[in-house]
Amino acid sequence: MAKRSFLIPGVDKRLLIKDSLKTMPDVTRRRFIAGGASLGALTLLTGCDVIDSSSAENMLAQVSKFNDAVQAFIFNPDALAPTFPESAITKPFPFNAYYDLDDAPDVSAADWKLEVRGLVDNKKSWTLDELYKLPQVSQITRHICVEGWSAIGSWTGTPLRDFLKLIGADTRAKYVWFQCADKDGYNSPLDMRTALHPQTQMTFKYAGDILPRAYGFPMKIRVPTKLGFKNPKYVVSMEVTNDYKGGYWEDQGYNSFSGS
Ligand SMILES: Nc1nc2c(c(=O)[nH]1)N[C@H]1C(S)=C(S)[C@@H](COP(=O)(O)O)O[C@H]1N2
Ligand SMILES: [Mo]
Repeated sequence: MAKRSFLIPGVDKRLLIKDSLKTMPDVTRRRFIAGGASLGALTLLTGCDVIDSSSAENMLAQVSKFNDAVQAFIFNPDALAPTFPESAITKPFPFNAYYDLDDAPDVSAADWKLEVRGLVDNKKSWTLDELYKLPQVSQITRHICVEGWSAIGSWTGTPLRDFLKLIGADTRAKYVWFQCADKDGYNSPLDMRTALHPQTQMTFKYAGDILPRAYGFPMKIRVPTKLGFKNPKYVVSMEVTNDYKGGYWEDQGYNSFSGS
């Protein structure tokens, strides 16, 4: 018998995905499968958070109504992720990593520098003070984790595309690859198209305050068009490259395109 997965009480994740696939238009289904066919991706596309069997039913109803907006999002990597009012923010916002909060990197602001490598004109490292001087914008967007939860948060920082322009990055390169300060390493490649997406952000603040340790101090990359694992925290370096260098979860089978 096939293995069942009951991460959410009363909801068989595998069956939910299977049922969703049945109701999807053909081309959407193909794209959805190519993108990893995860519950997270369904959450991203339907806007429904599955926490019990009735919200699972609701998600299925949404999939059967898949409309032009969903089509646009699934086929257009430049489509914008939905934004929300302040009243929708999830409090407290969850912490998540492959370890407990006590083991999260405790980065010293004075010693930290963002290293820039690869296909860029200017490979200078950036101190936090220098980065804080760059123009910043805010977004209230939904973070969706493949493990089956989502939460809405408020993030402030510099659009990554502005920074890439500033350092003279070769935007014809395929990836921007991020490395993090986690004790056993964490990294993730981002396709250039998504790196240049207007909502992709070098994030320095959460809810208007300096990014707390839990959420990636001093800098995380916020990518609201991708699943949570493609939002690296505690970033220490970025490399503009044509080589696919893999990533922490990508190497364990999660689709690198995960998201849109
Ligand atoms: N450096 C680092 N970044 C990471 C992770 C991690 O373990 N280490 N986990 C990822 C996953 S799976 C999720 S869901 C989000 C969680 O972010 P949060 O703690 O701000 O909710 O961070 C992502 N970025
Ligand atoms: Mo996640």
